[in-house]
Amino acid sequence: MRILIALAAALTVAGAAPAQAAAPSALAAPDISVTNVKAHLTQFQSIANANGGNRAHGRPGYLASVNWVKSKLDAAGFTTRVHSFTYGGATGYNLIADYPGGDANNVVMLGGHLDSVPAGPGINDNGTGSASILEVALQMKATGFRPAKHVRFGWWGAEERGLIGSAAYVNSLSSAEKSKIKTYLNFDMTGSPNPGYFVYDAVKGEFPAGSLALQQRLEADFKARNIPTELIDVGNRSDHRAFMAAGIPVGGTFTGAEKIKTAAQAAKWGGTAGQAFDRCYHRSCDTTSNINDTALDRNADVIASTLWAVAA
Ligand code: DTR
Ligand code: ZN
Ligand code: ZN
Repeated sequence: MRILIALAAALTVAGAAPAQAAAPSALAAPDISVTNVKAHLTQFQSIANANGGNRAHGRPGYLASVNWVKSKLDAAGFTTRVHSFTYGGATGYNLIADYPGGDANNVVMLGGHLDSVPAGPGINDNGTGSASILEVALQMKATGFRPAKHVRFGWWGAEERGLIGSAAYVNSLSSAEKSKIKTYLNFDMTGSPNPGYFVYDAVKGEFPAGSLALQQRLEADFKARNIPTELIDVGNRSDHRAFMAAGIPVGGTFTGAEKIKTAAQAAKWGGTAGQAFDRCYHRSCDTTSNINDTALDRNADVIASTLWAVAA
């Protein structure tokens, strides 16, 4: 060890000061641990098992899901609040979590619905999106990420009843609060067992200005991982709709539901042609066994890399 110190001293004396470290590049997003994401899915499964087999709006398993996600975020230092609403004679709940810091007038929001259908535990639909954004949120804290923009997360209630919770949230905002949200990224089904890799089509979806850049960002992050993608016209089929209707730029990813994977898609992505992307969509078999780990992992990594890029 002494020799090294002497050598360093000699270099300094000789004016050959050690080269200055290169300026740090933009903070690289962390690789999201699929083990951690799956641990959250196991928790959702346990909650469903303990509450009649589901996590549906108006059922005990849904509020138990909200309380568990909230406990994880509170422990990590997020500012959380439960936003309640009523639908179908039952109280529904959205969980909103703000990461401290960043420009409050420039909010980047990520979301996914936390409810299942009554038929089952909803692990792919939408435990996957909920667990993935939860892990990304936890990794913001764990890595000490300090984004220039303010980052907010939403876990929506009663999506399966008609996108009710996300609409209730957006409608609860003043126009000033809405105008501060510059981006909404939606993640609903990101681990389908026979997966496709879809990015929301901003043009066909007639999304607000600014959405195309989000689509291209998501596409680029998949491309950087050598994962081919297809654009999908998601229509009004998930929680991006309320944000889109408010004129907020939106984007998202999706691994497929009841539709059938074609031979060309199987050649591109693997899996089984002629079979649904998720044969257990809205069924009791949508359990922790109904997940493709690679798709879950890849989407979680893209969620993180897109957040780090958009919120910087
Ligand atoms: N409506 C969602 C599933 C779903 C079906 N098509 C798309 C496209 C994009 C996102 C989600 C979906 C649900 O059942 O929760
Ligand atoms: Zn669904
Ligand atoms: Zn869903």
